[in-house]
Amino acid sequence: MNSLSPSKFLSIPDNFSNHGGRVDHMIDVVHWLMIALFIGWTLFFLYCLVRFRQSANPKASYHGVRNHVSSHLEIGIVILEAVLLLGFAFPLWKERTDSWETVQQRNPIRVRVIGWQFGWTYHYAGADGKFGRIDHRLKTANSDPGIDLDDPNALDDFTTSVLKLPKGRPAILNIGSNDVIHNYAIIPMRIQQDAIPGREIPMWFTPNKELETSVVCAQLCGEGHGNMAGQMEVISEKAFDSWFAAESESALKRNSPAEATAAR
Ligand SMILES: [Cu+2]
Repeated sequence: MNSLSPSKFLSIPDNFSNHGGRVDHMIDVVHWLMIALFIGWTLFFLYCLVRFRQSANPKASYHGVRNHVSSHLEIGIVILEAVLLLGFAFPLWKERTDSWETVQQRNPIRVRVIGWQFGWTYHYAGADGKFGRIDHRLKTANSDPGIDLDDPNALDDFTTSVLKLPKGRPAILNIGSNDVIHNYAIIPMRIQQDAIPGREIPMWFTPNKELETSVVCAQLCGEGHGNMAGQMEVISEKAFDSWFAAESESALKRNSPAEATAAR
């Protein structure tokens, strides 16, 4: 039965996030509904071709339908769809996804994601868990997040060009852009978000298997748009913690004023 699901025979890559199975289920339901509608409307179309063929209706009807059945039907459909949307779709979606409040309580890893023409830069807060101040005047390149090293919180911050996340821990990615509108999309995680200059918009998910995959830009953003595929790795929590600690420590060494003075 599973291989009969539209989300499978449409060749969507396997899911690697906690919530992704529910997205696939929704894709399945929507596609089965569309298939049913397609068959229904095709049959109706064929019926009309036969029923209103010229040979059986030599004289045109100049008044058409005289009753109000169709307007009543349309009003009924509007009401039905409003009930479906407000009564079922919104509450179901709320229940099925982790809310912003619950994800805060589950030790999330936070990463700033900066889109630029044409690539992605990741900014980690380092061991102190606090992102340094951002000053856009400090940027030396379009890919530069502009971290202000005068802020003590910034000293252990580090940036990468590959997104690394621990398995089984919620990830909150703050999506932003240094230039135009991009869209940060991780298909195996079933999540994406527009990257809008001047804003940081959080998106969150929990990777539940280790993998190496690519992220893509899903918003046509210029001539290099097609090259905006980046790399992403989900690794064990242990491997992540040691990588994170090492990166944070070397950033601290590089940036701390004492070291800098000693080197002079
Ligand atoms: Cu882009």
